[in-house]
Amino acid sequence: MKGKTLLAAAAFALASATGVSAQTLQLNDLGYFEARGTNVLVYNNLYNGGFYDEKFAGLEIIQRGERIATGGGVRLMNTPEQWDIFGVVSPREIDRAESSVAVSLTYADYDFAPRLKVLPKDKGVLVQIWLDKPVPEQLVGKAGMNLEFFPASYFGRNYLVDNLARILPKYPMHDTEVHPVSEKIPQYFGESTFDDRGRGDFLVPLPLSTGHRIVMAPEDEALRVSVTSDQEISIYDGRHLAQNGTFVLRSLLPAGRTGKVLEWYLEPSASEDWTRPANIGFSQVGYTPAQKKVSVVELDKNATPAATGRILRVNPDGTKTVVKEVAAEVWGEYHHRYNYVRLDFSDVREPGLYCIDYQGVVTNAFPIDKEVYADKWHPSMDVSLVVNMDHMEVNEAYRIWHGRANMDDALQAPANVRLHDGYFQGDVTNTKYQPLEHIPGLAVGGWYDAGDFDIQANSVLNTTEDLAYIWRQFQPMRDQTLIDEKTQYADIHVPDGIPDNVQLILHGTLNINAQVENIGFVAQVIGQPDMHHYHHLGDAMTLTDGLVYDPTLAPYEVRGNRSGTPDDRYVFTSRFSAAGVMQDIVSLAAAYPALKDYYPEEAERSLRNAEMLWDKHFEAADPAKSPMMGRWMMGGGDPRINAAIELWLATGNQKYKDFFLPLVEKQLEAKSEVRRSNGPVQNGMFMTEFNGGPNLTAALKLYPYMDKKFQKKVKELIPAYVEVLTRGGQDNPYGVSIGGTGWAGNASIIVTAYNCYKVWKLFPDMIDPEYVFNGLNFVLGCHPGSNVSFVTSVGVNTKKVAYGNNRADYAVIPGGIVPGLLVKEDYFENKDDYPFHWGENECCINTAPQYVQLCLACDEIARYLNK
Ligand SMILES: [Ca+2]
Ligand SMILES: [Ca+2]
Ligand SMILES: [Ca+2]
Repeated sequence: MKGKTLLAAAAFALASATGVSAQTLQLNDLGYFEARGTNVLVYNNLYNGGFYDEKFAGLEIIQRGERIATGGGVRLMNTPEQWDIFGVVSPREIDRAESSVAVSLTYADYDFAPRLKVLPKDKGVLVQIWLDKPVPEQLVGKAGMNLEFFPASYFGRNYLVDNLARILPKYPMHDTEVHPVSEKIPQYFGESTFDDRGRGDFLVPLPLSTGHRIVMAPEDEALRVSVTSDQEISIYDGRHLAQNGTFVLRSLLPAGRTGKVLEWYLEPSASEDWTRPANIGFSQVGYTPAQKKVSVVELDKNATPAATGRILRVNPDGTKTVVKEVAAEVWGEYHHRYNYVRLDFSDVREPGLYCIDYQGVVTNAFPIDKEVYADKWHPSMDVSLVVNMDHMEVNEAYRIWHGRANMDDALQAPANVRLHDGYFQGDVTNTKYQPLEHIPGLAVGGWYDAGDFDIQANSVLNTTEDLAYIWRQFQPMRDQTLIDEKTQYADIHVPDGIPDNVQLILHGTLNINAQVENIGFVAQVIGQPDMHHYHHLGDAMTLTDGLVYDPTLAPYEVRGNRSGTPDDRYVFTSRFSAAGVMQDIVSLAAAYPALKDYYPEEAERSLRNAEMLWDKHFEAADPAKSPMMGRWMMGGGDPRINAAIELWLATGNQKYKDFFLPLVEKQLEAKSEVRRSNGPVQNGMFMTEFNGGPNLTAALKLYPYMDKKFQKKVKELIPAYVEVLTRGGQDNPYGVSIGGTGWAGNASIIVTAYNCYKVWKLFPDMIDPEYVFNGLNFVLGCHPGSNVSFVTSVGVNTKKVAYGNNRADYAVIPGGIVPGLLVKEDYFENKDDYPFHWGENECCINTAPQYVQLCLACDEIARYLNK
């Protein structure tokens, strides 16, 4: 938060540095151990429970600004996986007198509650485990103190174990054993991540090395961490079990003892003179000449900000010319860890290639050119939205991204089954199908929701809806993809005569219509039946055998087009609500105008189904009668309003207008209506918040079609609406609302910026169009933490890894938008060498069309400003 001046911050740092303690690490105000260049956190971050072990809790080490170790605490296996149980953490006990932090970690099922205590000593900390009672018999040989290190941080480094030198392996290549599953500590909900083909085994990685002192990366100051103990310490490689596994240092707790049963001396690597290099934020696609250009620089608190920065022009012969000296505007501290300055170089307008030079850092080069936004949406439309297509073979030049997947879709989920993404099938199916009965017609259309392989209702519905809005607003005629739904084949970079935007809308409606006609509504999710299939990585076609499940056959037995292998996806249907069906109507009706010239039959089918659903569910969807449920909350107010608007736009039928108009007019009267959403609703689904301001979503959509009286009323509300859209950016130097403790906020930033465009489009004098650019600039590199572009393959310096379904290859699917910066204790994180943090790096499909919209909007505004 802004407030503390640079001077005060510097004075504080000085006071800490001259403290009286002989120990290097000091317990700071936030309750973690701090020395210059290194931090040891003790459960400052917690397991949030939603997806179990997110590699974001426990004893953690941040060194030279990077979080290199996590998950420190008492665990029950050598290399815990995401679904392995962890102890319930007590509130942290901070003892200022002895400078210690302690927590207890309770495993209630085992009546086991070890206490972890950390306190400074010499150049490091003591990590102690205290027990009131001896380790329970079942946990002897299992309970141990673990600390995990992110493998990619350590690629190309070594370790010492006592006096032996070893290479930290780039790829898991050590030994494992199988043990009888009766010895296994059950995972949460009895999950099993291991397909043992009925052998009754589970997998146990063996130690790479064992000794009394292990030093990680002794040769690298930034990564060096040493752990010493009287008891044996082993190092394991968790990637034998799971690609997101880590290097684990571990000591077993001794049997039969109480009191202090284990002590580690953990010595990270402090540095008295380390200063983090300036992080110069700017848009990695560059800027158009006429727009504002403001770089935000993130500075170490120990750095004295330079008074000026320089804008360098890169000449054809490689030399650089200083074109402008920019005065640094000091913004101050934000989110505790860093200070910020801003460099405004808006008046550099001449097209060319430029770098920013500040505080001894020179950025990569970037263009100033009036075309910079023209093509930045292409990878999302051409690649991301195509590679994530379900039920298709997707080709690109010599490469097949994946084969035709899930051709055995899908089985009616049995009652009371829990799915790994938080879905639950209750005891009512709401369909005519028996549990495990094959529901026909579903092997068509739709997208993988994100880094997994399920079709989530909100993904397929919102992606289709937003693609339809792109067509309505911009009508992009781009055709660079062959999409053949008859043979279920897509070929990237191959034109086929039909705009890709329209074909992608078709791909959405094919799935939505199939669900409506065969299930009755769009199911909450069509997802994997078990954990082994859920954590699948690689070609989606290999996820199932493509043959419909037949329970009369034995597992792995095949007869004709049926098999006894229960791999078919489940359709989760118990969370049906009439209100939820209104979103099905919105997507189908919005698709109609785009489809009707190119695919008239599918257009008519979509409209017919939308009207059928309206007639059937209109009464029950009355908010007075229908419970608040999941996704329709996002519509706010009466869920039928948006459905009626889209049906009216598609048909012109007065009955729809008669329904929505009084309700929308009522919204305009309620000037401070509170429209609520709960932040992340499902994976990456965010909505702009409208707390205490007018909700003009429906009114702005209708504006062009309404009379003067309606328009006047809307216009009166615009200033208050603009205030709502822009106030989230007022507390930080970036001018956008940075949020997201469990799932980062890029999607919300993109939607908010696009809402600013919608205002500008109708009322260009009532909003500064820079708000639109600002959201995109943030996503493309002008943000804390680093200046990488969060859109994969877009910009100069772009994400090297993302949580797509190719994450095991440390790769990206181009055009995906990662969630971005997670907000943790006093830092932001978006790792670019570890693709497995979904909240930072998982590209959700529904963000792709939202990003495309924003790019097209920026391109339109840029053309207006630069003409
Ligand atoms: Ca999912
Ligand atoms: Ca095409
Ligand atoms: Ca199958």
